[in-house]
Formats: sequence, structure tokens, C-alpha cells
Amino acid sequence: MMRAVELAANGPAWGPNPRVGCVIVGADGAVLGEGWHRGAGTPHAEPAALTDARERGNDVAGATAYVTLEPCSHTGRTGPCTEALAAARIGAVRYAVADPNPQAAGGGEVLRARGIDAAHAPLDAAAALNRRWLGAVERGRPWVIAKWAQTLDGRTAAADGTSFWVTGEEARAHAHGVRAEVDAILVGTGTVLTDDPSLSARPPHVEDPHQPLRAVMGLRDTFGAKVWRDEDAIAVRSHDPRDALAALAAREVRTVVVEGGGTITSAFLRAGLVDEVHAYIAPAILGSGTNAVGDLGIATMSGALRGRDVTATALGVDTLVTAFFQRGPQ
Ligand code: AOF
Ligand code: ZN
Repeated sequence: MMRAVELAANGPAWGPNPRVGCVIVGADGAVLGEGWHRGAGTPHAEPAALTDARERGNDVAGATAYVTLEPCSHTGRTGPCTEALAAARIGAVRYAVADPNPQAAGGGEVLRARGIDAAHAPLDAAAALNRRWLGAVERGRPWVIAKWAQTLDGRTAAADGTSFWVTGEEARAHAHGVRAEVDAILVGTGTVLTDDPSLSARPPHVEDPHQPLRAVMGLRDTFGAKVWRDEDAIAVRSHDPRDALAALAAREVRTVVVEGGGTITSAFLRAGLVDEVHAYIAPAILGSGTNAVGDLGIATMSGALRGRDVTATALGVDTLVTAFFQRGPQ
């Protein structure tokens, strides 16, 4: 199953579909076929592994398929994997994560009903690989990453409004890498009007990176801004985070990075709609200026929103702190 997780990681982190890997093993323990899912519209991991086995001239009758996600039982962009596995006369199936997608779920039961020894074999690494996708499907809305760059004293801009170069080169390069792994970037009209960002993903040393959908929320007119040039972009004429997430969900967005400004970030936090925070922290002090996050109506320490599974990564002189946040009130 660890090998299947390794294969799954070859798939794209962005896109509407999960990353899934599959290894087919014979009775003697020999690997007969391997496959992974390469993105929406392409074969799922199981048919990919069956094809690999066929191309290698291996007979998979009676073999065991290790899959990182419960095989689907639906016809979506492709046919049901339960059928493909049954047709190939696979003898047993082990899947690491139960599929939370209501359209596709229940494959384990379908396989058992067909006399195939199918069982859930949980593996944390498999769930971790699709943490954002699983969260999005379970919540029925995109997974939200709130991202900002701040000084040591929590400022994202100086009193005169300047905010460029809070953090250095390495932190910015990292943030571009994150953009290239998500489905959408969302900012408020205020950020577009003050910074005029292009919101493209420009990770260094990556040729032709995936470009996320750009989304701007708010009521003000941003006609002529850079964000409306070239790549795909949408306007959400609302201040309500729920409207923004609904518009993104309609575009099959599973992960969105909310890049500010502070008003938007605070609105998402207040609504309990932030799943993950990425705070890039520069060793700088301003003493005045814009706060990364505004008033959330929290007056006492016991009310603080507290992150879990925290990471701290040194990026030049800066530090990236990431944390996951529990689902708040919806
Ligand atoms: C994948 N790859 O290897 C597996 C998936 O949009 P469709 O028709 O390709 O179906 C996507 C759903 O199928 C997905 O949400 C998940 O529930 C299930 N399994 N999907 O993209 C795979 N095994
Ligand atoms: Zn499938």
C-alpha cells in the first residue's frame, strides 16, 4: 500500500479529482501491474494498473489490488472501477481510504456483493496525501488556505500602504510553488485596487506551471486590472465568503488560497471557513500599519483559534508557519 501511495503522489495535487495509486500483486507477492491517476478525465488508478499488467503480459485473475482510495462504483468522466476490477477477475481489494464522494462511494460493498474479498485497510499516509481533497468533499465546499506575509509584529503593510517585499525571495518563491498546486486564488477588490497583482503562479525553475483560476470578491469595479488579462478569472460580486466558495465550487475548485486583504481573510475566519493557514513571517518590525487579521470578536485567550499539525520552515531569513484549523461554525 505504501508503494500505491508513492505512485499516487505522481498525480497532480490540483484539479477536481483525488490523487490515487494502485498496485496489483499476485499470489506469490510479485507485482503484476502499477498505475496512478493523472487528472480528471484520464483513467482512474485501478484501470491504469490493469492496463499496465496487461501490457506486461500478466494475468491478474485471483490477484490482490492495493488501492489508496475505495474503488468508485459510478460512471462519471470514466466508467466504474468496481466493474473493471470484477471483469479482470481480481480476487481481493484493499483500499486505504473510504471514498467520501457520494456519487462514487460504496465501491467496497459493490465488490463484496460480487464475491470479491474487498476490505478497508486504513493508512494515514494515504489520507494525508489527499487531505485537502478529502476535506473539500466532506465539507461540500472548497478547502480554504488563508495565506499572508507578515512582520514579526503581525503587520502585512506599513502605515503608508506599502506592502511589497515584506518577505524575501525564498518565501515568495515558495508561495508561487503553492499557487501552482491549488485550483484557485481569491483576493478582495481592495487588494486588486491597491496592489494590482497578476495572481499567476511563477515558481522558479518550473516550466509551464499549472495556473490556478483567479477570483476577485467584492463590490468595487476592478476593470482594467492585471488579473483580468490572459488567464482564467472570475468576479464574485459579494462580501460573503459563502458566495465566493459557492462560485468556486461551481467551477469544481477543491482548494483555494485566500490571499487577502485582511478584511477578506478575517471574514473567512469569522465564518469558520479557514481550514489551513500559511503565514510567512519576516524578521521585521513596523509598530504600525495593517494587521494580518482584524477583529474576530474573540475577547479572551480561551477563545483563540488554535492550529494543529503545525510546521515551521525556514525560507532564507523568513519562516513559514503552517497549521490546520478545525472546522468552525458553518
Ligand atoms: C479519480 N481517480 O483513481 C479514483 C477516483 O470524475 P470521475 O468520473 O473521474 O470520478 C472521480 C471520482 O471517482 C472521485 O471523486 C473519487 O470519488 C472516485 N475515485 N477518482 O479521479 C481515481 N479511484
Ligand atoms: Zn474509479
